[in-house]
Amino acid sequence: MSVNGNIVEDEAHRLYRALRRIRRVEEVIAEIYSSDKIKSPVHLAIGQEHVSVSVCDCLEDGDWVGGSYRSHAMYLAKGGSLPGLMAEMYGKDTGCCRGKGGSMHIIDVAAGVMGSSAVVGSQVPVAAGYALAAKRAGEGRVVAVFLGDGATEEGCFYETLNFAALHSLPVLFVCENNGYAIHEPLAKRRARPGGICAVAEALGVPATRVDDGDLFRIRDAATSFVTRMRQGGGPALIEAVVYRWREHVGPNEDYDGGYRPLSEALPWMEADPVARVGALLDADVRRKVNEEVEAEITEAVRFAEESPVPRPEELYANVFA
Ligand SMILES: Cc1ncc(C[n+]2csc(CCOP(=O)(O)OP(=O)(O)O)c2C)c(N)n1
Ligand SMILES: [Mg+2]
Repeated sequence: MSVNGNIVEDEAHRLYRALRRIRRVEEVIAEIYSSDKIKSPVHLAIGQEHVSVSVCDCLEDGDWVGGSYRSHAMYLAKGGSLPGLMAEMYGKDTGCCRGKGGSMHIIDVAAGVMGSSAVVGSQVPVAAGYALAAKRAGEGRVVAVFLGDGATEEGCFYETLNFAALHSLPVLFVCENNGYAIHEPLAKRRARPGGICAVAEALGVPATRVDDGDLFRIRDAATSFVTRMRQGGGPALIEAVVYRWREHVGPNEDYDGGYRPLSEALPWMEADPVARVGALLDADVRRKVNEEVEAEITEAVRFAEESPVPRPEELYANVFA
């Protein structure tokens, strides 16, 4: 049944579940945070979840994703284990990195989550390496790498786009442009704040900007780029303009911090993609999804709380240098 132009009901159902699940996982993480049970810093993607959900909706099991320290959404959207994420937040032995990575370093190899990194931009060249391996394997696999607007100012971003274009690598660069690198707005960092796509194009990487937070427009762009890559086409970049609702790091809001007003956030909150996609469903269907999501999260928190911490003799295991 068509509920919104091309969007059919089971699609809306699938996308809403993914969005709602990520939103609630991060809200629950924020609620737990004040208890000090979560030892890791947390960079929440609340308000930006739809970018990961839309891009990962075009990916398949054998594809890879990588991202920054703000990667809970990417990890969950690609199918990373929720109990594994929650236990990792608690530093437990059952965490996706055995409690050694925390929120900023999350990996699920079985789900195609190659990892996330706290070093701004460092995931970008690593993704190109995965894409080179994927190209050589010749199985039509692609890599999507998520990065912030600040990461586009790192030297490795330019080097990687040039290399990826030159070698026609199947890598989709997904820039989540939330307008800030910590507290510094784009206009104070770039002579041409709107120039991220132009930079990519100049390096030989086709680029599309989606400036209104529309999940379906992002997904359409990702679908056409990924389809082309599977057939041997080279890299592409999507710049998704988004807004970060919470503080840069930590569970709170920071509109009294002096660097951005709440009035700037309100239009984004009114256009909340989670609510917009949810509105495509019948109220009863939406309620059922919400209940299932809450039950899954409650179980993941229980798992994390009851899991053991790593044994002291594990301290140097898997440490390579
Ligand atoms: C190489 C490097 N330089 C500086 C930092 C400090 N730092 C951490 S987050 C951040 C801002 C990055 O902003 P952006 O890429 O836009 O991502 P967002 O936090 O907005 O998602 C900076 C400068 C770092 N972690 N790594
Ligand atoms: Mg940013």
